[in-house]
Amino acid sequence: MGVVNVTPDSFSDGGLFLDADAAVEHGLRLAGEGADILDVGGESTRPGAEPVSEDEERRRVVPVIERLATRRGPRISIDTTKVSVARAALEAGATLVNDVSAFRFDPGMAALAAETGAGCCLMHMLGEPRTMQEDPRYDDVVSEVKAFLEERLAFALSEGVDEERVWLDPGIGFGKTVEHNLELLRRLDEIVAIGRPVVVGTSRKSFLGKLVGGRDEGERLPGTIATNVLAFERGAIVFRVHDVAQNADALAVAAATVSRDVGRGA
Ligand code: PMM
Repeated sequence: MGVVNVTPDSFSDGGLFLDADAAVEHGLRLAGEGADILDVGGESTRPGAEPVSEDEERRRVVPVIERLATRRGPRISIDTTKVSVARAALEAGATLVNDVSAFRFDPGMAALAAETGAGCCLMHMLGEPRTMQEDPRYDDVVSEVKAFLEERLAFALSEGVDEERVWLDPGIGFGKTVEHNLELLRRLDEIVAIGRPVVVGTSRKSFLGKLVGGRDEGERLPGTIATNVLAFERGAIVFRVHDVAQNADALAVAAATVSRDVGRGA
């Protein structure tokens, strides 16, 4: 799953247009590098990020999705917590809703997924992006994340979502310390045991920089690959990454080594 973030400078319409072009170009490049899915997002979920209005978020993502969604290209996923943005994205050609709130911020999202038959990725986050990194605490991070995902899966099914269309994600970096992230990766098999496909998003995240003495975002690819290979070995099948070519190569080698397919288009 290649990341296509559309977060243009909102002060200028000209900038918006240029950034939509740049986002499409970037998406096409990631598709050429072997992404099976392009995850398009118009609102930053970084720690401390301020929310974006629905209109603005729709304005950012819809033109990009319209141009990236082609029959022969990768599936398009919409990274949003808002039902109106998800609906517009699905109408524009997306087929997967990646909701980092796992249908908590906008419960109508479950009904939308049920009605449209879209796939959905339900992710664990402690609280909300603005405050999630303020002293996160768990008694046992893995069992708490697992219980949360099971509860959210049950909610989705109770709203009529087809179980076969649900993916789960432990939410690396979303209300977690370095140690919490490592524990989740170490014991990822416990999340895989829920029985739905598991997505992991470690790409370029800050804990990878901290573990090697403080590397900037652009220098975290080796750490990203290390975590993805270990997550693959523990049963994850979708890897949300910024650097598709390098991660795809690493995962192809890992898959060949353990004789398991990378799970194309899972
Ligand atoms: N991480 C980010 C955004 N969306 N979605 C899922 N399912 N899993 C993630 O780990 C995830 C996500 C934040 O990363 P970015 O700011 O680099 O896009």
